[in-house]
Amino acid sequence: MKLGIIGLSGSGKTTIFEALTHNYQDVQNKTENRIGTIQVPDARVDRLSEMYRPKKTIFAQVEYFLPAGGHRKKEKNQEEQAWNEIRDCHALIHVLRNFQVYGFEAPSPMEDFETLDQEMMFADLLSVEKRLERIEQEQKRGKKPNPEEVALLLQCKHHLENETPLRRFDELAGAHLLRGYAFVTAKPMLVLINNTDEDNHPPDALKDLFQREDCLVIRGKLEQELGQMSMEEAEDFLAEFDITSSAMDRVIQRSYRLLGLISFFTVGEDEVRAWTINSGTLALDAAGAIHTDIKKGFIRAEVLSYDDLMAAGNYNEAKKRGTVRLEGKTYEVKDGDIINFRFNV
Ligand SMILES: Nc1nc2c(ncn2[C@@H]2O[C@H](COP(=O)(O)OP(=O)(O)OP(=O)(O)O)[C@@H](O)[C@H]2O)c(=O)[nH]1
Ligand SMILES: [Mg+2]
Repeated sequence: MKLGIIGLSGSGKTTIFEALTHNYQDVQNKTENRIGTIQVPDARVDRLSEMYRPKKTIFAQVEYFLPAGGHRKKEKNQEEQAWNEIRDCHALIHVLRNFQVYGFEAPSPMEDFETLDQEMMFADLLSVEKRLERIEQEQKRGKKPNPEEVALLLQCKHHLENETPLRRFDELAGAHLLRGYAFVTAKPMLVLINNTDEDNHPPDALKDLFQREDCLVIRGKLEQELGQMSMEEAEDFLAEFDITSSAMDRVIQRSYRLLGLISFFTVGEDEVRAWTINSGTLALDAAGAIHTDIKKGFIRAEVLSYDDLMAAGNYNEAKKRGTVRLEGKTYEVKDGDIINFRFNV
């Protein structure tokens, strides 16, 4: 699952990408896409690993993608193709500059947000119109259109013309028939307000934005520097700036949720592992996420919630307390379930 980092030129995309992925480049090469896979910090996995002392501990992962063409200036560049590089991303991170930098105008994060969001809506509108035109032409040649698809496209057109991004409409954004279009405004989005080092409060001017969008205030430069330090240096640094932990951990956790992902765990002496599934996944498909054989030979899922395990102190005690349940194929797996699949091959 991939998150694309977008934002106007100089907003801090590269800085944040590096802070997230710890993948640094001395000389920025803006003609190359950059991608980084990183672990999703999860205190539950840490705790389970302490409990089981396994040979291996495996965290969930997400990918961040920094498109080469991302360094767009403020002038409008509304073509559809301009957005093609992020079409296969599952969600977006929109970086807003809220710091002063030499050679740039005073920060105007709200305006910047609108600039890029409108550009994205325009790109989607172009795709919708093109498709509708083609359907009309095909109809003239005797091909029957899919009325459901046309209805959905018309709804999209209406919203986009009213300058409302498609991510506001869950059903439309998730519609199966529209999936192929990969509309950019239909993707879930996290807005990162990139503040100065001194300040980590949301600016007043962004109050509205905070209500409308999923927002987080960060200090990109500080985080990037933090990421390059040794443990001890980092501790001093955190104390100096009066922060308890890297905000990047929160960004990563929010990213994971933004993608609609949850984790279930498998535990044992060999391995403690977080498995990634979409929220709403049933036990049978969760089994398939581990191995097709486990899905094929599925008998039962032995399920214990992380919280119940912690309350009991260990697995056997949880069993005695009756909190270990046997669930069937259609059980909906919850975030934090510890599962032992019973299967035969
Ligand atoms: N003060 C301050 N400066 C920052 C912060 N984040 C980034 N910068 C600086 O702002 C400048 C632009 O940051 P980049 O990360 O290169 O921005 P970008 O979005 O990748 O820019 P383009 O690649 O041109 O699109 C750099 O000089 C950074 O050091 C921040 O949180 N605070
Ligand atoms: Mg850059």
